[in-house]
Amino acid sequence: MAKRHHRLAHYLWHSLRGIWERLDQNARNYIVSIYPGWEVPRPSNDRLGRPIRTNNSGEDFLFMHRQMIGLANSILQSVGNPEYPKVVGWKTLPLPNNAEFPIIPMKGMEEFKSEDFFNNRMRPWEIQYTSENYLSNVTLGEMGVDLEITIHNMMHMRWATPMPNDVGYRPDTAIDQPVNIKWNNIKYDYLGDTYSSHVHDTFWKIHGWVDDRINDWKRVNNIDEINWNGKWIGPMQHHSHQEMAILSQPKILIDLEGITESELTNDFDKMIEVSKVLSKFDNIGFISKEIPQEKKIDGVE
Ligand SMILES: [Cu+2]
Repeated sequence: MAKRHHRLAHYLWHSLRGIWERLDQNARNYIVSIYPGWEVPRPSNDRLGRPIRTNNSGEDFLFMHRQMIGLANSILQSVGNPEYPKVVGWKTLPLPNNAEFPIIPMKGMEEFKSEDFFNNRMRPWEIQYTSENYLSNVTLGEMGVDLEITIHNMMHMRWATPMPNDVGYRPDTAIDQPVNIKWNNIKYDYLGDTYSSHVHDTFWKIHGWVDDRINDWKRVNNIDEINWNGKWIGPMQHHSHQEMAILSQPKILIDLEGITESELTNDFDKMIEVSKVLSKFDNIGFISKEIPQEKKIDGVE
């Protein structure tokens, strides 16, 4: 999952649904003309960047990550490491003193990483999102949005680990270039960037936890089979087994050596074109990334 096409797919999926409402028709047409699969059916944010809770984009969020877990599971199955047979999410959030998933201090993230934040925000969210009262009063789409913008985002930040100096952090806005290939480094697994988060082992703990909420919601609402209203996954590729990854150790998924990129080149080139469009808009300031952190946190309250 550390390969460039996986990274681009995850990054484009999140970025495009987030900015779609802010792209003008020309930009959308251009993207669709390059790669129709990237047409966003349900944007996750409105023109002002505010999350949209009512259009089932929240189902897309849950559904797409469920597909990613499925893909990771099929990779794990083909690898056959008995110590890591499949993705298993956290049953409950690790407490502040948890030794296996420690909180590593990072500059600018003191708040999310504090014990107060855990006790006053994370833990109450966890209780809310697992409560029958909440689960029986939301649609699946509403729950997806609530989870994404609150506890899920904060889980990413709270358990983010700092990048070593020789890796660094990908800048928010790419200039000219889509995404520099140096960010395909296996060591670049920063949880705060959709280009890299899924390379980090903790991503699967977080998304396993999120995915389990779907099952809670089903149970509480007596639903046997979900009738999904949001199943947008972008042009996610279905990978052949030879193209799948090996798992060297439970920490990191590494792609098999010597696999040619050729069969993917077409899709891949098109993804790069689409990401160029994104960076162009970034450049002229079309995309406002200024969604205050606080707003996201307060989304559900
Ligand atoms: Cu994601």
